[in-house]
Amino acid sequence: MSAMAQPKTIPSLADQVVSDFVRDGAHVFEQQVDPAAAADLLTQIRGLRRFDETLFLSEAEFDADPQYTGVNPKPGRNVLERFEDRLGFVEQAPHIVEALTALLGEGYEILNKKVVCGVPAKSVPEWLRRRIHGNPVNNLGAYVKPACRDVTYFYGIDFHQDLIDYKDREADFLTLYVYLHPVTRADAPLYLLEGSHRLGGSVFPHDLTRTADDAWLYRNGPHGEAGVRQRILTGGTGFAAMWHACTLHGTQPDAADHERISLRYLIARSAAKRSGMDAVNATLSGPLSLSDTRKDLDAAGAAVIRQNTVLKA
Ligand SMILES: O=C(O)CCC(=O)C(=O)O
Repeated sequence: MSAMAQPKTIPSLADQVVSDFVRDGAHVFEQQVDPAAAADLLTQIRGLRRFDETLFLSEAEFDADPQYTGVNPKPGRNVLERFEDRLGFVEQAPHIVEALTALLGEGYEILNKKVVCGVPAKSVPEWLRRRIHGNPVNNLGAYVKPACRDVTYFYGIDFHQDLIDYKDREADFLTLYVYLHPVTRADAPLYLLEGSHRLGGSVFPHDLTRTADDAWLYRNGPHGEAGVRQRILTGGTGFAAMWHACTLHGTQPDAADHERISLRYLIARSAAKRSGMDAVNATLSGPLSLSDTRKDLDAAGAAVIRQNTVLKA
């Protein structure tokens, strides 16, 4: 056989995932997770409550005792705890397991899993929209009734790294994100900045200048700058993607007339094992961990910086 006729070798999913993480800091799965199981879980979740204005405290109730921290799902208050036996379509899907094992090694650990809801404008009370306008992180947990804090609610979140919640922890984990219904441009899709992980950990909010419709110049102080491409993750039921803890991503407020509901997992490498993530992290030019991850909040956790870059995307 002549050299020209050599058949092309198709990389395994494991190799593809590691090379995508090295280049882009993310991998978008071609194969969705079981759409029927995703739709079924969605029906169960939607059956629990209305995802509308009834989620929220009144302004007077909120002002009587503002709580900005401890308002996300936690053990004992996490809607997914009641659906543990329905999550195999994600957690045991062979292609998901293969990809996670390639990056994190055998015995990887789920650090956190939860339902994330993008709340549409029509469901956010007017007083609240007024108060949060322009904030970079519109996690609405502070404003929802305590009994509903078993889900995380967003009205958009500016470009950030998931390292933001892990001071002093090495970026040894990734985020796996699954859509439970079709997500279009109007349904608060994730905006990923491909290649942004290469500058390592960076304090929020980030230094981003738009250079084209789908491109940004990203600077991380002494750790350099990079031109990064914006990818908007639209997809059908069961769409799955994962990204590095230093990959910038965000969402705009949900512009549809209904909520967007997804699953979000944080999954870490097993201790003391080398894995694809070592190869990825060896290519980063910036820090792998940060002692301070953000400077947008006051001591109580209220926003003091009002700027939001993803709104300009
Ligand atoms: O689901 C969203 O709207 C934002 C999710 C996200 O970026 C996160 O949880 O880190």
